[in-house]
Amino acid sequence: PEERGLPRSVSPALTFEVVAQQGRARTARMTLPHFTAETPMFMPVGTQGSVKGLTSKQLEDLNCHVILGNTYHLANRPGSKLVAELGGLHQFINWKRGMLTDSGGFQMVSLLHLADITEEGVTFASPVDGSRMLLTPEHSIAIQNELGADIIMALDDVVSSVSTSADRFREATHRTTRWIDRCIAAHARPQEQNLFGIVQGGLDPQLRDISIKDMSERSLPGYAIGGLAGGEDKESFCRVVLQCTQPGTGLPADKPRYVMGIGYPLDIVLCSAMGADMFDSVFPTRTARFGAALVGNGTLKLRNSIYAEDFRPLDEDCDCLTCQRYSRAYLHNLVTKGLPFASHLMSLHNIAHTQALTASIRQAIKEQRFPDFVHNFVRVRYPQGDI
Ligand code: PRF
Ligand code: ZN
Repeated sequence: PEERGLPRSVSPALTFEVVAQQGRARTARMTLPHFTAETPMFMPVGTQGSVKGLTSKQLEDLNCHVILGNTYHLANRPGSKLVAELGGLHQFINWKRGMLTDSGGFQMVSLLHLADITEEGVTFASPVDGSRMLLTPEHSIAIQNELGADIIMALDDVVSSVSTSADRFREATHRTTRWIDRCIAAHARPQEQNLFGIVQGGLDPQLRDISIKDMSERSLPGYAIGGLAGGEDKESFCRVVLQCTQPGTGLPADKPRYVMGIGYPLDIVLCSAMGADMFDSVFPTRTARFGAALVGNGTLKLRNSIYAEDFRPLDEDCDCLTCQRYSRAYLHNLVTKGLPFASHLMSLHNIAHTQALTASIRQAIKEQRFPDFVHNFVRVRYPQGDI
């Protein structure tokens, strides 16, 4: 599609335009039905429709372009049919920007350990009443069509990237391809919603290649790299991402690439350097609930009594509400008492920190100084070279 210059692609409900590139790193404008987002971007996770502890207004003020909702949690209660009747998830939670829903299977398999995967779909015991439920590719897409997010994810066969047999990985890779075809056939709203395919294949380069090829052939509006962020070592992790972003043999350069489950600042920087565009994780909000604040040189564990009389903000350079109004001493007090307000203020800061990181990545790529940015990031965060 690109003649000369930068990659660009147009799908019925998504336009992806690379604005600047340096090495494999790129910054792009991604136009979705509800919002034009800038990449690389981080998408906070709101399992129950809202990001834990934050309002949609606050997420807007934090410069979040797309948030992530989970199919499965909403499908059960209140039910996707009801959400559809109320005008979709955007209306339901009053969020006017981009939204992405995950297909639901991964959450059952990896988080709840309740699932059993067969060719038909993912079977699990309902957390509501314990009854057996089957989530098929068709069912997942039907639910996501009802929720109405800008980007919907294929149901994939995810196995943990450590501790599983080679045969199981082979089966999962090919099954994910069979399921993408069932997802594409079931997708009833391709003009309004973008179905992304997910590359699987564990840490095996041959399986990853098969999956990259299978997905690319389907000409979807975007692609995800799945099966990572499950405890594999950094080198294996980087090898897989690099393979998926390899010019010519990786995923198409003119389509968005989403690494699923990534939220540590270092991983966001690394994946951006490797040519990935989108990330999501519960990390900033989860770690906030444990009393840890993300700052330039690591994390502050606010439980620690060294903060009891520290009247500085969490981060002098942060312009979030928490840093503008409250001190470490005050937050230490809230955190040690286990007050919900502590989680709220800490989540706000941690999302602001993560959004500021992606904004500075975009800026550095635009100004063609991304390598310097990476060096500086590593030097500040890992002064002992203990990366
Ligand atoms: N697949 C889906 N959702 C995910 C992942 C995946 O592989 C990951 C990474 N393991 C996070 N969320 N559908
Ligand atoms: Zn802050």
